[in-house]
Amino acid sequence: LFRFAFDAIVYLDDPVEAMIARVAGFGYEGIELPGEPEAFDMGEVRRLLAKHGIKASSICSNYTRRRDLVSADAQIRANALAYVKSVVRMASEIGAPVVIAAPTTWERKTAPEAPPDLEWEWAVTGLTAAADYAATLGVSLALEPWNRYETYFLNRLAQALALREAIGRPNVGVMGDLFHMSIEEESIVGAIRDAGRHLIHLHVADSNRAAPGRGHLDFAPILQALREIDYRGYLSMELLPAAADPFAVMRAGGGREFYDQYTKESIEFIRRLLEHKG
Ligand code: LER
Ligand code: MN
Repeated sequence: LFRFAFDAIVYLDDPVEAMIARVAGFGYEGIELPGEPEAFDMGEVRRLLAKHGIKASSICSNYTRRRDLVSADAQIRANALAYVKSVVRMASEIGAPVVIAAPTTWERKTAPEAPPDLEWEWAVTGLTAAADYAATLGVSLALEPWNRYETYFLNRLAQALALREAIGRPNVGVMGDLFHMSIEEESIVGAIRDAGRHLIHLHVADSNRAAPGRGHLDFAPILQALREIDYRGYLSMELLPAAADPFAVMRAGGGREFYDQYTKESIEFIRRLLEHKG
């Protein structure tokens, strides 16, 4: 019923074939790749995906201080739009149906630079232009809320739904990330139900962002809610070390369990739950 993907952002400096081979080897249908078009040779990625028999599920955009859709600096907003378009091209070249295009700002930017109404307008303008471009290439944009310690811009699915509505394009949907949701949502299951057919992608992790089964999230009702809304997107595992800067942990050589061990455990755990449910 559900298709599984694994977000390769945690495989820090792995060569692309190692990422793809690992994810395919543990039975995933898809792989999510970081939105760094310069870091990949798209022909090579296409060839490796075919060789290992998996698909590109999605691309995760990576905004920075130089590319931020809601910056007060018009040049930085323009850089961000050009960047999102380049990620959309990457997606179309490797056959990924979804680009994660929000919360539109870099990680851990926790305060706005301009009045909130104005930032909202910039986000709508930028994402609408990105969506119209993405539509010409058959790509959808997903709006992802993050927890309050990583962004001020979108924290809950209701806000992402309002932004989607303001953009008003059929190829824009929302997504959840169970780690962020367990911090911010009144009810994870309720938020999934309210998103309904607009939920086009999902990041899956346990409460502590480790492999499902290693925290205190109750996955059975979440899977049930996804069934109820007839969820058709991927369950994309996005796991990161338990630190304010998880990538610093990885760069220092930590988080080795996030490679083979957690990649294997995550899909096994969710598949086991689904089997027991029948
Ligand atoms: C990105 O999908 C996300 O959820 C961030 O918290 C991780 O960098
Ligand atoms: Mn996420």
